[in-house]
Amino acid sequence: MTDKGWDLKLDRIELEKKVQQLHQTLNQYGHAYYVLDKPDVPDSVYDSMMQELLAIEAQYPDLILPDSPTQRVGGEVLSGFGKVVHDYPMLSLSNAFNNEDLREFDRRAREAVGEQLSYICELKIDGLAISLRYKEGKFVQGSTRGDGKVGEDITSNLKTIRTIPLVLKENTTIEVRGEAYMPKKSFLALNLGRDESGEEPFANPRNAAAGSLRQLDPKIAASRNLAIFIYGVGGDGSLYGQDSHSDSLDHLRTLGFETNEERQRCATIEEVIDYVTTWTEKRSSLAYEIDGIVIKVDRYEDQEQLGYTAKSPKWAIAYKFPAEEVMTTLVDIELSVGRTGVVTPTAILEPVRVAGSTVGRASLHNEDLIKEKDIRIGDTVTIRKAGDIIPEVIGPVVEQRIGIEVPFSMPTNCPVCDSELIRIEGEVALRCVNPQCPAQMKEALIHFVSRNAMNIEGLGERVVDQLYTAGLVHDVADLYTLTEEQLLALERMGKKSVANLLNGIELSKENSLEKLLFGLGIRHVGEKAASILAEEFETLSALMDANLERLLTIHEIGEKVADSIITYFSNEDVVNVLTKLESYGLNLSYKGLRRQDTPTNGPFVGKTVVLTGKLTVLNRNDAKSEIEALGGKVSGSVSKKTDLVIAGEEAGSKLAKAEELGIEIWDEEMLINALKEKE
Ligand code: 1X8
Repeated sequence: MTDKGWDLKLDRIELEKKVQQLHQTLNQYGHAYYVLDKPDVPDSVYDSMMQELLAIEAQYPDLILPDSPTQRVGGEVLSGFGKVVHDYPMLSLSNAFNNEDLREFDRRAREAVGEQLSYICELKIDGLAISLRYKEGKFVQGSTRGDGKVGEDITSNLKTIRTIPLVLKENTTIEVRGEAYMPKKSFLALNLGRDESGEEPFANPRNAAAGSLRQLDPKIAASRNLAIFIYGVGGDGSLYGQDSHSDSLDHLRTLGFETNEERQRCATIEEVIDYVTTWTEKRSSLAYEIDGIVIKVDRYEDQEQLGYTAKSPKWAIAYKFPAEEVMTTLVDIELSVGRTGVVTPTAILEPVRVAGSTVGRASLHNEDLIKEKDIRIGDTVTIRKAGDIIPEVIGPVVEQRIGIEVPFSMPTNCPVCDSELIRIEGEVALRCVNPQCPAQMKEALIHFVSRNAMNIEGLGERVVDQLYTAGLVHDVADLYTLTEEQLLALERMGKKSVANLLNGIELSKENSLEKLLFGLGIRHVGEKAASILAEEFETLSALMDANLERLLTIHEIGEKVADSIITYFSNEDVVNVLTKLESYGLNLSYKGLRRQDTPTNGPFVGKTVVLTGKLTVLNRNDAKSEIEALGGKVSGSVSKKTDLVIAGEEAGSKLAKAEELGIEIWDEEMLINALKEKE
């Protein structure tokens, strides 16, 4: 070093050598500091070396190598994430929820491999599954789990995680798996900062970690203090000469990875249960969140004997800690009327934090359930999130009653149209059967235009509401009479969105019959039944002419569905609407499309989704991670690339833009239904 700063007047060869040296030393110091927690040198030494390397790289950008320790601070902003096909699929684990499940797992394992078997118990880190590829000792690519087969390339973000070695201690080519997470302390600090700057806090460390790694600007991930535990290799450790999972973990540690050191070998399932019990009690003392315990058969030979199911290894199981339950006050019970007239009660709660987010509403399912559990307005109730996402009331805390609680009874009349509610035999739900009920009519319209039904672009819930309120549309046939003039008179409807909408309506006339059949909302006729019927009868009139016996000849159509179809088409109003649809030029025949035109893994696969407005039941971050877990990409802004907008209450400009662009729009209930279907 000279007094003018670092001496950069070395020749090229010397420079390259210098850079290499700096890499090696900085990587070694970094490992000692971040992974081993035992610094070799004072911070100042590390810092000044890093400055030296940065200075060289600033002057000679061609010397910035992908594995330079400077890359930890986050390089260029990306325009998107590439896809990574995993060499070995990233499987999920089957779950155990109690000791009996664990004993059952043990019985099967022993049956298959015999008594010599032993287990390794490890903490189940509540983070994000990650795969890291190393080529000849150098970190070359890191990715998310994705759908297990294909993940997203988040290499730049992962490089910012200090506990991911950029260079290994050996020149190995290896793929390792682990869980990226945010330590509790970092999470609390991050949320404090977000609160102060008016940003929405993250619901939990897992969401914060996932959110950080999904940023296109690696500087954000670099600022988030993430960490990783490596818990295995792609394929298994036998590829690298190990005989057991525990040996492989030791090997991973010698290569420079951070492995979790709380693991324990257990010879019997009772020892496993002891480990589970211990950590159920001790989990809050950890610096990071865990959501369960992973139990693996140790020896690879034994693992091989046990093999795999389509989804998960048979030699491992994840014990999941029970969902967090909290108490709060049931302030009121609100009623809503759905498309089929079913009146559903929703609990209005004193807002309370549970499983990382604030909950103010929860599903109560139906009246019977409220009666059965004797839930009263004013009660203290326990709640939890089913599947960690959908809030539900478990029951009242009877001991806390003070005598002012009011038993709930369903009204005798529809809260929207006031006609008498009916309980259909054999069903628990109460229904408004008034076909003119505004709530139902609106819901029916929304269903008719939705993507899986008539798929009318530009028609979301908000526009349906406007059309209905303005008296322009009462039944689905009225949609096909709308004029430019009528639409332009509506609020927030510009020339472009009107043209879009009219175009969408026009296009929908060409849909194959099954889309219409599903869209009509005939009870018990879902998408699948609609396809079967369309294929079988080919035209609407043939279906309408079919009697009960004929319908029952179709293998997949049972009595309930057949009855419902007969009842539906014997309604004069229905026939009138269908006649009108025909006169407006709708196609009423089957076009020979395949039943399921896009085989997918879930409702959001490959879709870009935008969440906007206030969600009242779900927590926004939860909703986001669920959508992502189901293969969707959640984006912050609406553009032509957006496939779906989920609009909560008081949604504003994003919703308007989505409508303008003719993007499909869902409300919160539709989202909940889609998530439930997936469970
Ligand atoms: C998931 C996780 C595993 C481990 C720890 N945390 C997790 N979240 C572990 O094996 N120690 S394994 C795993 C999986 O295979 N899906």
